[in-house]
Amino acid sequence: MASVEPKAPKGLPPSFVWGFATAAYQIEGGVSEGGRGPCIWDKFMHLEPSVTNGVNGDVACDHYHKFEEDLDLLAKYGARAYRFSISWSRIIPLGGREDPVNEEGIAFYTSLIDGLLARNIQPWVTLYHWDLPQALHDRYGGWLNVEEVQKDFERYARVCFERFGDRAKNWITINEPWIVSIHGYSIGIDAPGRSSTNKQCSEGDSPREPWIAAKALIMSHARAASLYNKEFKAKQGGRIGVSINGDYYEPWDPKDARDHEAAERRMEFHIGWFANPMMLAQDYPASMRAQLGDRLPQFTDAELSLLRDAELDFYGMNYYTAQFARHRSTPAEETDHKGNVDELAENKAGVSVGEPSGIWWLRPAPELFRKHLVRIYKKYGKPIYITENGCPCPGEEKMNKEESVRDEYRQRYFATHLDAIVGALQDGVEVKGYFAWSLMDNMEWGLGYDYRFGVTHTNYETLERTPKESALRLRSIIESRMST
Ligand code: PNW
Repeated sequence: MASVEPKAPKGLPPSFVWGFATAAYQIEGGVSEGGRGPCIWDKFMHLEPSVTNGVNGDVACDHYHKFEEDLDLLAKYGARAYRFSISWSRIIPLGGREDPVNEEGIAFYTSLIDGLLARNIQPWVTLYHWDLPQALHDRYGGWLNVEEVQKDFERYARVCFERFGDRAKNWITINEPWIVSIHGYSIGIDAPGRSSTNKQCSEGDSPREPWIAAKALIMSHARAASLYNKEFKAKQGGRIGVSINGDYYEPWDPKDARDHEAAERRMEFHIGWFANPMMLAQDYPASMRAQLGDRLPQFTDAELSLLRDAELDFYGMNYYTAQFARHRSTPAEETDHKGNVDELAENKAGVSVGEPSGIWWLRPAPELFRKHLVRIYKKYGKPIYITENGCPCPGEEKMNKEESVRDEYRQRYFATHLDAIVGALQDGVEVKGYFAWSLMDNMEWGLGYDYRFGVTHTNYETLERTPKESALRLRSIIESRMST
């Protein structure tokens, strides 16, 4: 590992923003404290233990009580910025636009934000990282009710901008709308666990619902961003964007034009689905219209106009891995959401996209990360912040603390991905910041607590935090790549 710094290519600007990221439900716990209302993940994990490995977020990392200690960790690691999410049902326990604001919830995030500023760490606030108030799901179907949910989200966003925007200047509306739509409403492995194809789910209509939920997420995002642009940005001097996930895809057979098309189509179904409306105020990609027909909702002129008012300051990119895409010769199934392609870890010549990590879906592919950055920047033209990037080390789920803290694999993952960012800067891409996922080991959603993405080891029995080597190393990995 000593080798990564001396040879490191220079090129990160001295202003490069960097730090660590988390999400409320994955770390906070304290689910019935401080006036917090239930969210869809509380219900999902308690009612569907077979899907969620019998775990839940009731305690998680107990960040709700230990946040001061966690702020001290950030300071110790030298972070310039911290990305966290606000729990909607801590701010408005019943979620809706007529429902009361919970001052205890406001007080919690006020302490968190003030604690960051006192340590000279910039707050980066995600409004929605998957924890919809359960009351809104019960009242009108939550994300399945495009017209209602966007009004409630706008009011929730307004409360956050009004109460925190004088000190929090960097806003992310929604985290990974693809996961919310597909995992929540098509394959049913995330809250609210709806699917017509997954036998473990009792409800859902997956040929329709993911596309409806996605439109609700897009329009809710647009309402919040246009509100910020109109009423808060000039006064508060902040910025707003969105965090979009999506792997990079290479053609399985580089000599087959149909695989080149399949790779591009796969990325349109993953990224363009959200980025075309959110970043460009445009309709969904043509390849999606061609495959999905009437199942894909339309945008009205008024909706496109709202999307134009919601112009964003940056593209937040959550990037972990890449894959190969191979075209299929059979027609797409009704529930297909991938553009009718096969996804493979090896190409036709048997070359792997990357070595295995500590989770099956993630293989590091930093050279493809550089290509990904170039592709996204060419398409959307906004400055890019990497709002998530990280991995569990191979076998880390079975390691004890002493083994887990010696995380060379994670340090190499960070170093090679920062090299890719330097490469992309040389290609002319504006990459302005980087958040490692995650500040600490936490609840990896329905997979539970076994997969450890943290730079801090969490002991879930004692809740003790122990910095892994990568926690202290990230700063030098970044600073050694800065041009002075
Ligand atoms: C992101 N996949 O989710 C989320 O934003 C985080 O909350 C999460 O902990 C992190 O990545 C690590 O997984 C993903 O299956 C969940 O490809 C699943 C996938 C990708 C991203």
